[in-house]
Amino acid sequence: MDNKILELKDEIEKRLAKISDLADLDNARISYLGKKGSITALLKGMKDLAADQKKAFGADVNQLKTFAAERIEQKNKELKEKQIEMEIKAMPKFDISSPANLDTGSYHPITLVQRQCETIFKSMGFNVEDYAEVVTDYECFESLNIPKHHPARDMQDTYYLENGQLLKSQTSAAQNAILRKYGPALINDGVPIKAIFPGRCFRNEATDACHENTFFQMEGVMVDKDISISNLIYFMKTMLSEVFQKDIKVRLRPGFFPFVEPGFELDISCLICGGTGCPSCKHSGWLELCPCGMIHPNVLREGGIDPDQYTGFAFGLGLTRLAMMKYGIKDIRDLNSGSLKSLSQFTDDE
Ligand code: FA5
Repeated sequence: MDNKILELKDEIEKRLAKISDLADLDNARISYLGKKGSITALLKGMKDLAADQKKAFGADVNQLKTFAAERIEQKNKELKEKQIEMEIKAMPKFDISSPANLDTGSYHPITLVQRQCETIFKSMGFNVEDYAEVVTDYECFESLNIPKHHPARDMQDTYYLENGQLLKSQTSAAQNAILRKYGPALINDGVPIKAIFPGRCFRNEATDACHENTFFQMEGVMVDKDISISNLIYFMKTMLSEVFQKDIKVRLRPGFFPFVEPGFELDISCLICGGTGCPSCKHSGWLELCPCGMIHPNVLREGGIDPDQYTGFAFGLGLTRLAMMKYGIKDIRDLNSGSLKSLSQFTDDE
């Protein structure tokens, strides 16, 4: 290869190695490959060569031209990548494209009371369980001592699905599964069953200020040796005083539910009207909040627990109504309204 070509190749290598910005690289490209560039000049000079030298020289210069073009392209890519890296490093560490005054949202009042109740019951040793919204007839009724065609089914106008399953009309639907899950630890190791299971319930209700067709309950069960109504009342009182942080007037009256015996209705004095009567409490001054009772022996037996050895209580707290009372929401329908203006004003700290 001609010396001039070898020297030029060497020069190109050395010059490109030193270049650190795109403008210098472009100057180098022009100086070798431009119209007046040194490689172009070599090609032009070929016309003065003897015929026998032209072929070999031409091939060598073209090889040099390809070499220069490739190296310049490679360097160009490297410099651009470096430039992007530097720009990324120099960028502020937050997303400048996100809107200012970002509204981070808020928890729904029902979520707030649900979490509060979970915290209270967890602190008293209860496990928190989740359960399906679509359940079987066995789970929602039969395992709860409500056989087919029992009139107690009329108390809950239930949505049945075409496949025979149904939308859970009460969180009690999880009772059997909970007894079966925790029963072995009770029987074998003497660990009491203590669980709560909040969930959404569905009933074909005519809605009014205190009834919705979709609402939340929180079920609770405790089973051990010698559990009595006193234990039930203690846990109900503790829960209410913790949620409201003040004394609340309550009343306990007999209530019928086939899965408890005896059964009670636990009502609280309406906090919207102070007990004088309003649409939120159907003008009675009292709001049905938390039916409860001692678990019926048939239900314990169906859950694999011997009712001669163990007793327990269960309650079905109306979480949606609890949220109404806690936050002074007069109409239950506001809670499903999707109105951010009314729903976003509540916080954990209240
Ligand atoms: C039951 O659902 C029983 N499973 C509760 C129970 C559990 C009793 C364990 C005994 C032992 P009831 O249908 O009364 O009971 O509903 C319980 C609570 O859910 C009511 O007191 C009320 O606070 C709430 N609730 C019931 N229906 C609605 C509704 N349509 N809208 C809003 N809240 C409701």
